[in-house]
Amino acid sequence: MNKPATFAEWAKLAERELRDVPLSDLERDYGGLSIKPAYFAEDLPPQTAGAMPGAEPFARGVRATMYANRPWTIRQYAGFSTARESNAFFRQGLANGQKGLSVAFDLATHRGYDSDHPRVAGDVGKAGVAIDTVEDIKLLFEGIPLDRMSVSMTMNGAVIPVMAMFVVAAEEQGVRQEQLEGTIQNDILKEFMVRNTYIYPPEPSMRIVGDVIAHTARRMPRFNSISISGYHMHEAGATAVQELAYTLADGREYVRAAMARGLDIDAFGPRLSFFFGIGMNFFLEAAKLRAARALWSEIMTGLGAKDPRSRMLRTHCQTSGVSLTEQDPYNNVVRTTLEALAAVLGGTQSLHTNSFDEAIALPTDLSARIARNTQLILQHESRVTDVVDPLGGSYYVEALTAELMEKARNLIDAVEAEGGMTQAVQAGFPKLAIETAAAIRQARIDRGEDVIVGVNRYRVEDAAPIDARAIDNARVREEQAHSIAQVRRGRDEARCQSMLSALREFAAMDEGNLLEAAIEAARARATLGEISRALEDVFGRYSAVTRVISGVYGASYSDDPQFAAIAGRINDFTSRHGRAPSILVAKMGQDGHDRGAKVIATAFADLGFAVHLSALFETAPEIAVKAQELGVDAVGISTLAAGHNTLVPELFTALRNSGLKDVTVIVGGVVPEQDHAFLRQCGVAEIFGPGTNVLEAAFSVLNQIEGRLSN
Ligand code: 3CP
Repeated sequence: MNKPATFAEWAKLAERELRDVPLSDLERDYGGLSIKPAYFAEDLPPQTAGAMPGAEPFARGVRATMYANRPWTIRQYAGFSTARESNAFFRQGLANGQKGLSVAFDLATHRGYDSDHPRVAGDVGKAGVAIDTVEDIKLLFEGIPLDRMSVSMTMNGAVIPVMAMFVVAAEEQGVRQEQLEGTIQNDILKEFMVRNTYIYPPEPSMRIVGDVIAHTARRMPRFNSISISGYHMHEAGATAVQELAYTLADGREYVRAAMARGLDIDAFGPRLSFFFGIGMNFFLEAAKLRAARALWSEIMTGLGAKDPRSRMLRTHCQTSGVSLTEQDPYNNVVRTTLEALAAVLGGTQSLHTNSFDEAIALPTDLSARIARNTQLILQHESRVTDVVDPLGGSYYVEALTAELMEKARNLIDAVEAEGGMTQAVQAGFPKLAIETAAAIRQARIDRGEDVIVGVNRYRVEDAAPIDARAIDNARVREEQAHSIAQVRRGRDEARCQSMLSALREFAAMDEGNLLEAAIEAARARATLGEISRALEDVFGRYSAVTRVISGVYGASYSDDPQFAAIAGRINDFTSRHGRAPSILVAKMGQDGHDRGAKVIATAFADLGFAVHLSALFETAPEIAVKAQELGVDAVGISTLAAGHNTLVPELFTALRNSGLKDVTVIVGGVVPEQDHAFLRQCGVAEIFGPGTNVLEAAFSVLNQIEGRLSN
């Protein structure tokens, strides 16, 4: 037998090569999917034969010609500082090959605050562009014709004021709503699950989603009303099956919500769009997109969609931020290239490639150029665009696609059994499932089972720091405050207030379209914060309950000597002091990225620390009060949105004001090398970047605490 045709025949050949190693050693588990070391014709799912690109169920792509006719849109997500500076950055990108825009707003904007609000001092202009008024949006798109450029806006919580101001800015550029092309993220369910930039509670938030879908279906036929996002689940540590299932289940929930308000599914179905994260597991990620399309076609058919365009899952993809490492950062160029290729072979419509320095800071001009050129090289040099769906018919990829579909379908059914995604999100089970997957993954990395080059293997010890873009946050705040004041001075105050009252009434009466009312308010020059506040007056501001999962990290370490060593030291500490060493893991400002904080909290709790997790969106004085009430030994600040240089000094002042001088403060997250000296000067004891081994971090925190107590 020299031509194996089945797995069993091949296994005989393989066992001879493996000698003493069992064949089962070559099997892999991809978060609940079992992967064999080889695939054969017998693995091809029956539905694969005869599958065609551009035809249902669209596993092979939504277009018959795909990139052979038109390549995907190079759409780089960007925005920082002021509208004027972001506009210059956009124009430079467009002049150099980028094809669509994708706006990153700062966290103050996401959470519905104007830049002059005291709660957002550390966030203005940092992780995105600061937007307060229609004038800012006009500046953002100055010289960019909105009837010809498709604009995606990542906005969820403050979707009403942002869409309203976008419509008015376009109008004043001479572009009617009907002509606008683009996408609004408008995906609130995943905010409650993983991303945390919600403002109002789930139910009024779902009404807002519906109002945006209804308005765009009526008035903006070229605009995608939502970008249903798995990306943030991926980034929070979800497995591929979780990302697929929860995203599509969210999609189904939105469709039902829109239908419940009387909309015909085929009136809005063709303008629903999706967004997935693409990680390093190359074939799995390509198969994930194929599976997503086939499942969506199934789901939409089940919901009664007749128009094939309603059953077509069109998606944007972004290469994975969590796969980027702070250590040996040029490796990130290679990672991003592989991820981009997986997205392309998976058939994405639009793509963002990360810059190699994004685990450290905002992209520089150089890193942004390399990221953009990665896509240009794929489009122009690699020839991967010449043939439609080149992975079609691959035994492995087709089998993987089918298995992903089956596993995701089961999980979608489980959500359905809970009463759908709004219920599931309120009960919190998808969030916990994703956090559990993230803790398992972290433990695998810390134990070296998942190799990350430059992090847990092949480390470079003396790498020189790379340049990072710094934002002068105080200057941005000042400029924004000035322009808000100018807009307020120039407006007809009575008209503006009456539009805001009308908006409040619509919200309270549960009728009328909130976006339509907000467009009137934006025309009257109400600010983003004022429009958002009018809705908040009626809906309230949502505050999530934070929970720490336990046992997951510890279970992965049951037989590990290093784990046992630190757990032993904590035990000693506990016997000596009559209590466990305690830490408050805290987030400050509007930074809602809580994966890192959750993973640390879980792992530290499993090691024996007494762990307290702060609520999200706290101010420095609120954290200091909490630290005092709890009497903790340490405060661990998790920072991923660049607010640390403003917020950490504030924390030290607040701690001193509360009489707490002896608390150990550590900072973890994305902290550029050039900020380290400043933070240490403030009094920070340790700084842990991405890729830090959690056990090593626990050792140093314990050393710091013991050092202080013995002084
Ligand atoms: C495409 N077209 C074709 C072909 N391919 N026509 C003929 N032959 C082909 N082969 C047509 C399409 O039908 C369409 O026209 C037009 O070309 C544009 O193509 P598209 O595929 O619709 O592409 P695009 O306009 O770029 O839209 C892509 C989607 C959109 C649909 C995915 O929603 C989008 O751009 N999403 C981006 C979302 C995003 O940027 N998100 C950023 C998140 P018609 O329209 O006339 O049919 S950043 C979050 C980061 C993390 C964080 O949150 O903090």
